[in-house]
This record gives sequence, C-alpha cells and structure tokens, in this order.
Amino acid sequence: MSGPEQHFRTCHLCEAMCGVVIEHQDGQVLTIKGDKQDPLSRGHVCPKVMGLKDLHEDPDRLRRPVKRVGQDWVEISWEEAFATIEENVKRIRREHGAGALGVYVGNPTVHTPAIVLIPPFIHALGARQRFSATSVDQLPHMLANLEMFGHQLLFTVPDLDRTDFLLMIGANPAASNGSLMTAGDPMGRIKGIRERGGRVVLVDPRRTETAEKVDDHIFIKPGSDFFFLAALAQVMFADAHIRLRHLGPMVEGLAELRAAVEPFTPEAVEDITGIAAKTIRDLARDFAVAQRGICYGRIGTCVQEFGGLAGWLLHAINIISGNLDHEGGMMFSTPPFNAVELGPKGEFGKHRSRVRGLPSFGGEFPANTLAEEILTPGKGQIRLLATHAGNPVLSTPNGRQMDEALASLDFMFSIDIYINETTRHAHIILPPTSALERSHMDLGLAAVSVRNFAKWSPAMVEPPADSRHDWQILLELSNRLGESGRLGRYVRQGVQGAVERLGLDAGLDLMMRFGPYGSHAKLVQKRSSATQRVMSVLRPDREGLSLKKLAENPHGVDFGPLVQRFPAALCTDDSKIHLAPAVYLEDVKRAKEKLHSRRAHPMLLIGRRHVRSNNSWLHNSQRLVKGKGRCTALLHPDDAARLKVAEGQLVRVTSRVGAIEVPAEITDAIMPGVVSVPHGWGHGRAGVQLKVAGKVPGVSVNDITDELHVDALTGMPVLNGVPVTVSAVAGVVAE
Ligand SMILES: Nc1nc2c(c(=O)[nH]1)N[C@H]1C(S)=C(S)[C@@H](COP(=O)(O)OP(=O)(O)OC[C@H]3O[C@@H](n4cnc5c(=O)[nH]c(N)nc54)[C@H](O)[C@@H]3O)O[C@H]1N2
Ligand SMILES: Nc1nc2c(c(=O)[nH]1)N[C@H]1C(S)=C(S)[C@@H](COP(=O)(O)OP(=O)(O)OC[C@H]3O[C@@H](n4cnc5c(=O)[nH]c(N)nc54)[C@H](O)[C@@H]3O)O[C@H]1N2
Ligand code: SF4
Ligand SMILES: [Mo]
Repeated sequence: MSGPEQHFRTCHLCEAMCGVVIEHQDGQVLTIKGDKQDPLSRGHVCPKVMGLKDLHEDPDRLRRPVKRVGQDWVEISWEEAFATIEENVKRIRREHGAGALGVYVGNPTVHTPAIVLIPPFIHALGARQRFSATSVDQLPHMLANLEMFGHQLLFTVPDLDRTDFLLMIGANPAASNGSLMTAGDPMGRIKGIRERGGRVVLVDPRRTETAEKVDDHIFIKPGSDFFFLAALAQVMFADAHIRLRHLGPMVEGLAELRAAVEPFTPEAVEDITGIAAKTIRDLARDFAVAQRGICYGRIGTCVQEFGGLAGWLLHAINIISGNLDHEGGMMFSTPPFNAVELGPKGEFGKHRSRVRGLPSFGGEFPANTLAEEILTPGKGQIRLLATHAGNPVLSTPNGRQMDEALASLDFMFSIDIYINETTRHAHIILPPTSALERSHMDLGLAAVSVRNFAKWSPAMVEPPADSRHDWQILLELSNRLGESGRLGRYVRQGVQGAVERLGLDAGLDLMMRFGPYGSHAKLVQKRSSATQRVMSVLRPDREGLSLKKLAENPHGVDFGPLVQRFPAALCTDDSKIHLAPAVYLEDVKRAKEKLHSRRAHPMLLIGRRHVRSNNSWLHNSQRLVKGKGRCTALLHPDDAARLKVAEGQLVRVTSRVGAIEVPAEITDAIMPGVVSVPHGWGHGRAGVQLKVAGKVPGVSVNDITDELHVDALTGMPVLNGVPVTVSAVAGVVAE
C-alpha cells in the first residue's frame, strides 16, 4: 500500500476544461476537487466531475474488444477484432467500392487528443460517406467562419473578462457550462460582467437557469433568431450606428448586408419572433453604443430552420458594431499549435448527398441523411459503417429509422466504451482505455478558449495490460486498412508515421514546438530557409513551449488574454472580411417568404440540457441520475389547461415521424406554444447494456425529430422548433 497521491488534469467531459485535483491511492479515486491553481477554471467544477470516477470504475464500460454473436456478446482478442474488421472492410470495398463505406464521428472525439488520428483513419478506411455530430451542432458557425473569414476553424471567442455587454442567444451556460467559449467557469465570468457594471441579456424561449443570473431575459419564438438578428442589424444601419474600427479596410459587402436586412424592421419581425418592436429597437441601440460588446449565439440558434442565416448574422453584428477582434468583444484565440494551419480550410456544397442531394460541408454530409443512405438501394448505398465515439441513434433525428438502418448493415464496427443504443448494432466494438489511463490535452477546445492557455496531463494510472488507447486503435486500423498506391497516402502517412514512431505525446510536442509559443515559433514565422531550419533545431528557444514545459506546469500555462489577430489571421483569398456572401443573400429570399406566409403552427418542440447530464452517455452513473426524473416535457400552464394535462401526467408528443410519451412538468418558465424535452434519453431499447441508465431510461426526443425537416441552406436538421401536437394520455399519471 502506498499513500494517497495527487493528480492534476483537465476534466474532458464538457467544453469548460475545468482543472481538477484527483486524490487517488492504489488505482482508486478517493476525491475529485476543482484545482484552484488552474489559471482558466480557478477551482470551478460542476457535479459531473464525479463522472470521471464513475466512468473509470463503471463495470459496464468495456475493457476488451467484443464481438456480437446473435444477441450475445463475447470477448475476443485485439488481433481477432482487428483482423475481422480488416477482412470485412476489404471485402466490402472489393465487392461494392469505397462508396459503400460510411463513418460517423461523435462529440467526445473532440475531447481526446486522439482527434489528430481521425483524418488518417478515415482516409485509410476510404469511407466516401462521412458524417459527424457537427451537422447536429455547430455547422452554421463553421460555415460563417468559412464564408466570411475564409477558414472553417476560425472560430470567434467571447472575451468575457473584458466586455461590458453580453448579448447571449440560444445558449444556457448554467447547464452546459459554455460552448464555443471554453471558460472554465463561464457563469463566474458572466457574474463578473455584471459586477463591473456591465449588462447581460439572454434571448431564449425558456427562462432558463442562466436567465436567473442575467439582467434581462427576452422570450423568443423557436426558430426565429435570424429575424431577430436581422432586425437588430436593420436598426443599427438605420440609426447610422455602424462602427468598423480597425476592420474598416478589411470589410467588404456593407451595402449588400444593409440591403439584405432592410425588410426586417423590428415591426416586421414582431409577430414571427414574439418580441416587441420596442424591445428590439432599444436593445440594438444599447448594444451599438456599448464600448465593448459581444453578440454570442449557440445551439439554440444553430439547429433550426434558419440556422445557417443566424450563424451569418451573429458574425455580421459583431463586425458592424466594431466588436470583432476587439478587446471585450468577439475575438480569436491563439492556441498552442497552429490549429487553422493544420486543418483544411473547408468547403461547402462541393458534393451532394446521393439520396436527397443535401450539401456537403467539410467533406461530410448532414447526419440526418445517414439512415436513408444506408436504407436506399443503388450504387453508393452504405453497407459498412464505422462509428467513433458517437451515438447517432439517440443524437440525430428519427432515431427509430436510424435503428432500422444500422440493423440492416452488412458490417458495422464501433470504437466506443459502451454497448449502447448505437453500438448494439455493431458486429465488433473496440473499447479504448479510460480517460484516467491516458495522458490528456484538449486540442480542439484550446482554439475556443477565452484566455490563451495550454495544459497537458499524464495518465493518472497505468492502463491495464493488453488495453489500447483511442489513438492506438485508430493507428492500428489506419495501418491495416490503408491501401497502398493511393494518391494522398503521403498526407496520411505524415501524421500517422510521426505518431507511430514517437507516440502521440511526442507528436503533440512537435505540434507545440512549431506552434505560436513553441521553441521553433520564430522559424515558422520567418518561413525561413533550410539553413535557418537546421540552426533552429540545433539551438531551440529553450523558453518556448514544449511538452516538457507543460509537464513541469501541471496546472497549465497561461498566455494571457486574447489578442488582436486580424488582418494576419484572415484566410480569405482577397484578405477581406466578406460581410455579404452570396450563399446567404440567396437564402434571405426564403426568410422573406416565411415572413409573409403566416401559418398557424401547432406547438413547437425545443431541447434542453441539464448540468448533471452530458448528451446521451452519462446516465450510467448512479449519483448523476439520482433524484427527480429529468426526462420530462415542459409545458406552459395555459397550454396545460387547454390540453387538460396535470402536473406529472403522461403526454403524447407527436410529429410527422412518430410519438413519444413523457411526463409533463408545468411551468411558466416556458413560452406558451412551446414544449421542451431533453435529448440523450431512451435507454430502454432492447440490448442496451447500461444497468443504471436502464433503470431510468426516459424516452428519446430524437424519435420524433424529423430527418426531412431541414434548414434548406445547410441541410441540417431542425431540432429546435419541431412542429408537434401534444395530448394527454388519458388517465395516466407518471410517478
Ligand atoms: N451538462 C451538459 N453540458 C453540456 C452538454 C450536455 O449535454 N450537458 N452538451 C455539450 C454540448 S455537445 C454542447 S454543443 C453544448 C451546448 O451548449 P448550449 O448551446 O449552451 O446548449 P443548451 O444548454 O442546450 O442551450 C441552448 C438553449 O437554446 C434554447 N433554444 C431552443 N430553441 C431556441 C431557438 O429557436 N432560439 C433561441 N434563441 N434559443 C433556443 C434552449 O431553450 C436552451 O436554453 O453543451 C455542452 N455541455
Ligand atoms: N434533439 C436534440 N438532439 C441533439 C442535440 C440537441 O440539443 N437536441 N444536441 C446535439 C449535439 S450538440 C451533439 S454534440 C450531439 C452528440 O451526438 P453524438 O456525439 O453522436 O452522441 P453522444 O451522446 O455524445 O455519444 C458519445 C458516444 O461516445 C462514447 N464515448 C464516450 N467517451 C468516449 C471515448 O473516450 N472514446 C470513445 N471512442 N468513445 C467514447 C459514448 O459511449 C457514446 O456512445 O447530439 C446532438 N443531438
Ligand atoms: S463543467 Fe463539469 S463537466 Fe464540464 S469540464 Fe468542468 S467539471 Fe467537467
Ligand atoms: Mo454539441
């Protein structure tokens, strides 16, 4: 027996990147607390942090590869698992071509450093049909980054610590702990704005937990954010409150933007948004004159009927109010490696999906077309699917259709920790080590951090013998599945080869050394000659960032507040910021039509997150699911009275694709005409091996979201603002 030890790391469960101190002894986690010395999170953690222990110890978490034999699962060796996958991939590729291979990459991928091996893996697999959680999440932001700044990964980050005015739309950081704003303690920082005399305004169809902590909450009808944003911009133009600051020489398209928003006066959008014209007008004026303001929108503005247009205007409003790339406004981070240089610029609409003609984005198709690509016969029908850290059955629309599709595949394999709603359809599941058994660095989230920051942590405990890390699994598959002689294999072999020879941490070290704080940063900046390159390798700047330096600083290294990055960081070919890209101007026509076609709509369904939950996969922790059931339908008292629904009574919520039955929770915190059901539940499906979650299964809201109801611009599904009917289930009162 050895004494307890302290281990410092970053919680990888959500985007907040909280620093934690884990006390452990003989491989057992004793306590987990917030690390007060972590410069980003300053000691903040949420209740989910205990999930780190529960996931690590969960008996249902897979430790060995498994193979499905009928309804049963049997453990197999890694060799058998890899060989079976290799055989099937090669067979299907031979018989049907690469068009028959598909891949779905889920959200936790972004939270592991193994993400660097995803591109080589997909390339080696040769999957033509690629899908990910991007198309049920942040795609509109990425499209706006691409169209307006020239690179899909040029994400804007709210400078929360220095702003005077935060206008927050369709986000609930009190539950989510912030998204596309990695802030450690976002609510603490939001409180800071008010303490300095600043103002925080929230726009949401529900008076959320966040709403309790802001100055003003404004109700908005689901799906109408574009109209609200357009009216804000219209007022700013009409009042001549346009301020470009240093962006002046970079901006083009101002007149076109003005013309595009012209019809959307506050009065014209009053009805569609449900917001009084005066409220919009006053807000636009207050925002425009604030010295340092942020217009921040998140998932509520993304996965909806006009999500693409909303993503555009979020950027546009920050630009025309002089807040983009300005202290206290929407800025760009400087992560410890050149994220933008490493990743591809992106593309939109280069390809069309086979069955429905939905546009590609970044080489992927929207996830709401995955099921039909599997179910529809013909050349290019998907017969083999690989999933990495994804649960599309619960996370993408029309989950029952997804179940049917996955069950029909010729072969499916999953890299995942659980036998859950999605992976139960796989033939083979390859489980990676637990997060505490591997080293950690949040590569993706560093690019959206509200301070410039870097942190790396070693593994807390040695992984068990004969286990594999995510990156090792991806590497092995890349080696086995890659075909020789293919164009582009050199690209794949670059990353793959480096990681293979040196290990993932050494690969990260290399990326950091050539990054903006690295020992070789100057070399990259100067784009220097071969001689300088050799010199620099011989005499690296010893103060520069490296893995060694991070290992010596277990709480992380703070590089200070965000700094101005434009014009240098701008990636457009003409070095201009495009305020009015053609794709948006074209789509505005659809919005104008919507404004003029007033149809009485049924009830509209929206989503909801809870601080003790994380998408679909944290319900197997007893301490996180205990208490009052959370999979409920929020209904306004007026709607409840009209529908004759009592508190706790089961209601049937029906859409084009199906119905779910869920207990009602009556509250005036939701707008009349709106019903809110959280996603990620529905663990009662046959074959799911999650013992704790199975006792509180809930139902999946994505069994009634509609894969055919999309934002016509992006092709993304509408998950907020789904037309539904709600009725009482006679005589049934849920417990
Ligand atoms: N505890 C917890 N934290 C999480 C997650 C989780 O599942 N649980 N998931 C993580 C992930 S993957 C993400 S992407 C982030 C998301 O982080 P957030 O974007 O903060 O997500 P939500 O908490 O869902 O907040 C979205 C808000 O939009 C509102 N809304 C719905 N429809 C509309 C609309 O049409 N217009 C407007 N204006 N608002 C609307 C909803 O009422 C809700 O309050 O959270 C991350 N963090
Ligand atoms: N109706 C509605 N639907 C939504 C949303 C909504 O707001 N409303 N939100 C959407 C959003 S923002 C997102 S991001 C998506 C998420 O969609 P997905 O990413 O498809 O789903 P998750 O629920 O995050 O499932 C994560 C999977 O990864 C596995 N996993 C966890 N950790 C690891 C790991 O370390 N390695 C590996 N290999 N696997 C791991 C889990 O077991 C689980 O199977 O859901 C979307 N769906
Ligand atoms: S907010 Fe909670 S889940 Fe998110 S990183 Fe912090 S402790 Fe982890
Ligand atoms: Mo997400």
